[in-house]
Amino acid sequence: TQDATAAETLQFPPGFLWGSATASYQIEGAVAEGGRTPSIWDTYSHTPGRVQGGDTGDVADDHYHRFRDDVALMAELGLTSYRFSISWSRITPQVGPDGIGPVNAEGIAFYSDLVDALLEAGIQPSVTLYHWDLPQALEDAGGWTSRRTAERFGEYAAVVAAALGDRVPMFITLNEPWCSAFLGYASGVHAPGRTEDAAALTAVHHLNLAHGLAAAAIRAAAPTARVAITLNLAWVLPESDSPRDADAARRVDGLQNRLFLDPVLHGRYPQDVLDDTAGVTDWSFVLPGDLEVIAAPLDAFGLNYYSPTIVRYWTRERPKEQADGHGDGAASPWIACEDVEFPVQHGTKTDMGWSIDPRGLTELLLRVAAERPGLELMVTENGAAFPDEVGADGRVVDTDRIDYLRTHLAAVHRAIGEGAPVTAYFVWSFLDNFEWAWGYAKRFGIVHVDYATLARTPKGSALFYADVIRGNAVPA
Ligand code: GBH
Repeated sequence: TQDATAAETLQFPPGFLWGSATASYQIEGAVAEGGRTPSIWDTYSHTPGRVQGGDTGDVADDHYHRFRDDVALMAELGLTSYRFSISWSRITPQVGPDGIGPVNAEGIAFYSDLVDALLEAGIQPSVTLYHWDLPQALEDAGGWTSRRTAERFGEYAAVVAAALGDRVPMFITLNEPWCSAFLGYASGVHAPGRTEDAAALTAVHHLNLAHGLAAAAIRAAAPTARVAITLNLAWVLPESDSPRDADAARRVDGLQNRLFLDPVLHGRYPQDVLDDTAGVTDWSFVLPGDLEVIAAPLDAFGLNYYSPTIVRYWTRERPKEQADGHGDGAASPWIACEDVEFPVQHGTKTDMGWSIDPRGLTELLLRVAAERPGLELMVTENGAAFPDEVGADGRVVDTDRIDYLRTHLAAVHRAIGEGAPVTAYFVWSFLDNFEWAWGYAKRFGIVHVDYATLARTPKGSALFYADVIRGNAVPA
C-alpha cells in the first residue's frame, strides 16, 4: 500500500533527472515583444467567455523578462533539469500555410540565452517544441485540420534543432496531442475553440504526422540530440466488470491512448477506433507512407499523469454524469461515446476536482515499458493544484501538494522496481501560471506567484522537492 512505501526511504537510480516543467504561453507574457506574433491562445484568451475571469497570458509570470531570476531559483532548489516549451510564433513569426518565413533572431536569442543560463547553472534543458500555442496565421488556414500545418511544424523543428541542438540534449516534439485535437477541435474548451468531431480526428492525424516530420528534422539538424514525444495517457478503469462497462473503457482507451500510442510505437491506427468513428470520418487524410513517418524511432517517451479515469456505460435512466467537466449539454471531447459516462468520484480531490490515485502512474509506466521494451521513460508532468496562499510568516504551507508528490514519486519508484526504465521526473509546475481555461484561478506551482507583484515564493513543496533531489530519494 501507499503507507507501507512511505514508511521507508525510497532511493532512486544514480543519475535520475529531477526536473520541473512549464509551457511558454502559461508563463512567458511579453506577447507583443521580441517580434512574436499572436498564437491561437492569444486569440482564444482575448475572446470574452472563453477563459475564467477573462484572464489572458499577456503578462502571465513575466518569465520572458525574469528568466534569469527563475533559473537562479531553480538552481537554489537543486533542479537537475528544466522542461520548458518554445513559442513557435517567436521563432518564425511570419509562418503561413505555404512556408515558415524568415527566422526571427530575437526569438532564437531568447531561448538561446535561457539554455545558456540553465547550462551555466548545471541544469539540463529539456525542450518541448509544441505546447499548444499554434501561430494564429496557421489556424486561419485550417490549423491542425490542414496537412500543411504538420509540414510547417517539421520545418520549424529543423530551425530550432539547428539553433539549439548543440546544447539541448532532449527535444520533445508535442505535448499532449490529445488535448490539442479533442479539447481544441471537439469540445472547444481549449484554443482554437472549435466543436467539430471530424476536424478533431483530422487534427489527431496531422499532429501525429507533425511529430514524425519533426523527429526526422531534429535528427537531420542535430544528430546528437535525443527525440521524444509526451502523451497524457489515461489510466482507464471500468466501474464494474460488466461487458458494457468494459466496452466503455475500450473506447476511451482507444481515443485517448491508442490513437496516439499505436501509430507512434507500432505504425498503425487501432482498427476498433477507425470502425467506431466511421460515421464521422473515413480517415482518408491518412496518406500512404504517413504511418512510417509517424513511427520514426524514439529515444525516450514522456508521460504526463494527473488523475485516474473511471468510466461506465450510460443506461439513459437518469441524466448523464460527466465528472470530466463536460456536462450540461456542452460539446464533448469523446467522439462516438454517447453512451459512455464518467461517474462522479468520491474521496479527496485537487482544486481541479480531479481525484487522486497514484497507482495509475505506476500502471501507465509499466504499460509503455511492456509495449516498447527498453524505451527510456520520463514522467514529463505530474503535480496538483491547490488554493495556496502566502501566510503572515511569509511561508506557503502546501502539505496537500507534498502528499500528492510523495505518493506519486512512490508510484514512480514502484514502476522502476518492476522494471520500467524511468530516467526523469518533472513536477508540474515550477511556477503558478496561466492554467488555460481556468486562467490564474488554479495554482499548480511549487513556487507561488503573487500576481499583483509577480513575486516568487517557494512553497513547502519546493523545499520538500529540494530535499528529494539532495538525497536522490523520497525521505520516509
Ligand atoms: C497538462 O494538461 C498540461 O500539459 C499543462 O499545460 C497543464 O497546465 C496541466 O496539465 C494542468 O492542467 O479535460 O475535462 O476532459 C493536462 C490536461 C487534464 C486533460 C485532465 C484531460 C481530463 C478532464 N488534462 N483532463 S477534461
